[in-house]
Amino acid sequence: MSNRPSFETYLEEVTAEVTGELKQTLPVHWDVPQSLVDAMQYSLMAGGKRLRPLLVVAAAEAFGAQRTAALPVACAVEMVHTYSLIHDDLPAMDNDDYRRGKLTNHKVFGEATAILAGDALLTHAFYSIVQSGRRSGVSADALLSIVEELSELAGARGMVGGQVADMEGEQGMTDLAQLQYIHLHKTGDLMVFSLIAGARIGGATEGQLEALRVFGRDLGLAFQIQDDILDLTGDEQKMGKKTQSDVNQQKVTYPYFIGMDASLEEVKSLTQSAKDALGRAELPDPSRLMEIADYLMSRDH
Ligand code: GRG
Repeated sequence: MSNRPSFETYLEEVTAEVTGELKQTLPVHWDVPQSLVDAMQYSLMAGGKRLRPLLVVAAAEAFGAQRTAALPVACAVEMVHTYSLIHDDLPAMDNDDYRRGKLTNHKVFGEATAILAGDALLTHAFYSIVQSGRRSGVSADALLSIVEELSELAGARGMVGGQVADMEGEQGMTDLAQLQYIHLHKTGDLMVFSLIAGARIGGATEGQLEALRVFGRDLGLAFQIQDDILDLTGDEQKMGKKTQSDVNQQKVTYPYFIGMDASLEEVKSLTQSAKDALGRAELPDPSRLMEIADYLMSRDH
């Protein structure tokens, strides 16, 4: 009988380790105003699926790297993701009261502190990648590429650009290509980053990085279409995830453009093409990444 933990156990283990590491990496022992630390901690510890850290860890482990080498970057991407959620919830953006089933950061700490907590999480992410590099054994060259790719994929050419396109799309979106651009950047780019960062920690070749980029892009798009579907079908309101702006206005989503059945088919076909790309990467052990792809396609929240 195999000793390999089930996927559920793997998921629980990685989530617990990431959450433990996140607690340690926060600047709690520094001379930092307590209100700032509290606000950073509040959103980082508010739950969440820890999907992006999971992708970093699973990609690194697919190459046989130690999990401990991947954890600092895994935490860093969760900090960037958390900052984006805090800012996205602000009155100037989505103006949401709840996130992850709890009051949003600005509802608890006030708008100015929420903005600054987001800023501090973003900058702390880069600090912790560079600082941890000295003890994680990841080469300086790999760390340099990781920092370069995080700056690109979280910034104007990535997630922030996707967010701006989304805001502009609210004035009227006319075609699917526009929605795809938003999904690829706002949602997909941090997933692509997570995979290629994990792969770099594992020592990937250029060809393998390219295949993982395709895997991440297709997976990110499938994830977001699934999110669009769940927005319409799931019991999201009760879970505190659906945004107030979703409630107030008819959101332009994948099902809006191509209908529910075609959207469900698209999730399946993107997941399959993601898995095909992963197959082409010829990783030493792609099994957890394959399981993640199936898990995301079948998730109900
Ligand atoms: C403010 C720069 C800036 C960017 C905001 C992340 C984001 C971009 C907006 C949040 C709204 C949203 C629905 C974004 C699409 C990406 C997405 C599905 C985020 C939620 O990710 P999950 O489901 O969240 O992984 P948890 O809470 O589980 O971590």
